[in-house]
Amino acid sequence: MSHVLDAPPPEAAADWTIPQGWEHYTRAEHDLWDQLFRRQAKLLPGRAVPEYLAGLDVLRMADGGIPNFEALSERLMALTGWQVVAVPGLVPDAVFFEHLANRRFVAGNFLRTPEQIDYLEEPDVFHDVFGHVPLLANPVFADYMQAYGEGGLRSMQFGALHKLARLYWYTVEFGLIDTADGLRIYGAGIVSSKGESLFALDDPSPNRLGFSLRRVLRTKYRIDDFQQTYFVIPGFEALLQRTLETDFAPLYAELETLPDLEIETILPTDRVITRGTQAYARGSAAGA
Ligand code: HBI
Ligand code: FE
Repeated sequence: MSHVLDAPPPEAAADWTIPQGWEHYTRAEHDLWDQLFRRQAKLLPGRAVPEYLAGLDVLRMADGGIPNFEALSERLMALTGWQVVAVPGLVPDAVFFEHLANRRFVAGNFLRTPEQIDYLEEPDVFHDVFGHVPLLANPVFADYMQAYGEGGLRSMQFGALHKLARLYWYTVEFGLIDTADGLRIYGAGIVSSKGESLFALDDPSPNRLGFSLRRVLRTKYRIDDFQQTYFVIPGFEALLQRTLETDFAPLYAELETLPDLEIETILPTDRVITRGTQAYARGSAAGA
């Protein structure tokens, strides 16, 4: 599972933040970032939602090298009031939510090694900054992330964190969005991954289902491989409105009485965009 510590490590502040230490990155690390950046930047036009690509641009992420969080935060602050702060790795849920609720995005300051170029478990600076930060330049998505942080803090009072975490997973990390030009990716776990930015849109294996908040809160997820089901939102405005208008306390109470849904389940009430073959998931289960 995750490697969350109980208390901030000695070098961290009480809110778990640490200095980014930008001056300590090596030439090789900046080069690896550039390599990852170029690989994704080539794939993403026509695949990522335009708001994401606009964010990359307006935040000047193509300038080269691992971004300096101070310069990045200055641009972001002017656009949507968000900042990027460094943390040593996964932080406790309440700490994570508290930062989001205050429009601070926590990012790992370390970069994966060349051996981990395609996959690593912990969120590194490439996943966190390249994957998550561009959409924080979008005012609607920026509000959604804050609302999620506030909702996260409240969910803990109801013992419903594991349910709300599914909303984050199926939107912020692995969401698809419908646009006039077709389906696009916006989830950070997809846009920061070469393999999944192809798989999520093109592969016949996964289900692609219309987003429903209560449906997503019931649906399990996997953290170890490409997703078996993606949920498609109609737009960021609709996602934000749905989240703000929902009274989660009675919803959590109701969901207590209903079973969780397996990842690949398709319900009669689902809006099915793709009925996946699940061939990939079956293949990797057999190969494992
Ligand atoms: N910490 N640094 C970091 N990044 C995350 O994405 C993160 C975290 N702690 C908790 C957490 N995510 C999730 O458990 C919540 O979304 C539920
Ligand atoms: Fe992430």
